[in-house]
Amino acid sequence: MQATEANFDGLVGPTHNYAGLSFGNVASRSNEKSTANPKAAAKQGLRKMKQLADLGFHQGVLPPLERPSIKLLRDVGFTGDDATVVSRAAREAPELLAAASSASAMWTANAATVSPSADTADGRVHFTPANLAAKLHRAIEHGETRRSLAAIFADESRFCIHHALPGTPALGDEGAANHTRFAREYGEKGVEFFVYGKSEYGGGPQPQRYPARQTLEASRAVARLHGLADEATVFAQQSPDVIDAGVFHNDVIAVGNRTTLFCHERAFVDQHAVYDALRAKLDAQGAAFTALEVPASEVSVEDAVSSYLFNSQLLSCADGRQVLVVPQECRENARVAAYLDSLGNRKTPIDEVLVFDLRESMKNGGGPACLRLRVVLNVAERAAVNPRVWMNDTLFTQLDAWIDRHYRDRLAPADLADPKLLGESRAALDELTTLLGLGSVYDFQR
Ligand code: SUG
Repeated sequence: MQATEANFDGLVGPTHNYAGLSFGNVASRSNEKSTANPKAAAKQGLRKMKQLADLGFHQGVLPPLERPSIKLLRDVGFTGDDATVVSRAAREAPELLAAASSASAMWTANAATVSPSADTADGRVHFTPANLAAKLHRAIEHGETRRSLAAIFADESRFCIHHALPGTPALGDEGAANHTRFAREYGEKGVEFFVYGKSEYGGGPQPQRYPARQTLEASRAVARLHGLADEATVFAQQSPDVIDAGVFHNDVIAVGNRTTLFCHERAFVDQHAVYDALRAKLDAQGAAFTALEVPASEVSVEDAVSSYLFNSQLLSCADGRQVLVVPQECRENARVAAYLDSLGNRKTPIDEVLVFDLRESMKNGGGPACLRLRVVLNVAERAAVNPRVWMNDTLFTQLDAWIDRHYRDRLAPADLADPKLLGESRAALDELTTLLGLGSVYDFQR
């Protein structure tokens, strides 16, 4: 079998909560301080993985990170044993404890940018963990993420895992959420599409209300690290207006797969020039580009942000049909539902729509596409992946029972002060490393 796209979803961690940490992400801010259900969150994500695996897609699991991060709390000066560190932070700097406790690594679209071996100069699959420099709770992810990736994609003759770019605003990098790869067939040379929010040194328009998290300079650096040829890359700027409307990552307004780009008409600066550039570079590779653009008259940017229509997964089935995986919020918005219903009567590259309940993650601004990292793998590369992370009946049953054993069904902001949460979380992760065959990836295991 030829190359396929595998999706690696982040397993929601035991400290999933709503702390309002992401200014510019409307859902995160509007659900601040509500009570989360980590058990339900983990099960919602797990069910998506299982159902997609059952449909024949290659589906992998990425582990949560150790949270609360005692390392962060020690780095900012809290001392004593681990329980004391947590209780001091809870008393003196609850906002830092919240950042240290976020389960945000579940959104693995931000774990890294991935370039398939067909595109890279050295013929390896390249990963650059995202520095996520825009937000403290996310900027502490990349070191641990890199370790997890190295435990799963360990064969250095096939996989190259870079270090994150320096974590500074000029090089803000949010990973695959701002990156899409187009190709006629997954295993053929493709065109990698990098979308940035602003240029640090190049001038140009910038959002006024909310931060642009990704810079052009970061996108170019990742392309260079991965050894991508000029004819295989397109760089485009996200419309600053949509960032100001809550589109904090491009995957909130656009998704691509193979030769299709599904996006809102307001997604990019100079949108038609973006299509032309993609079309020209794909043409040169014998692939016919299609943009399926949704007009604001049918779905407004606000509808897109509240429903996450474009934070969908566009997946190719073995028979070539494309399915769109959307969150159930799309059915609850009348205009978005009408748009999706109309797909059957129009000639579009989307053949079927699958709806998932991902409510717990959605309340923090994370839809189906945020929860997954796409990794195109050929047969030999797929065989080199740590086999224990592939979703199947056995792993599903094990993880479902593991969630039941370890997860709370209620986590309010005040519960982050509970020093028992650390022990519970570590016990869960310790067992998980055995289930997934990861070895001792966590600091507390070393
Ligand atoms: O970085 N939310 C995440 C959501 C990430 C979504 N990912 C993609 N679009 N690919 C973020 O803003 C909220 C956490 C809190 O408020 O508790 C948060 O981090």
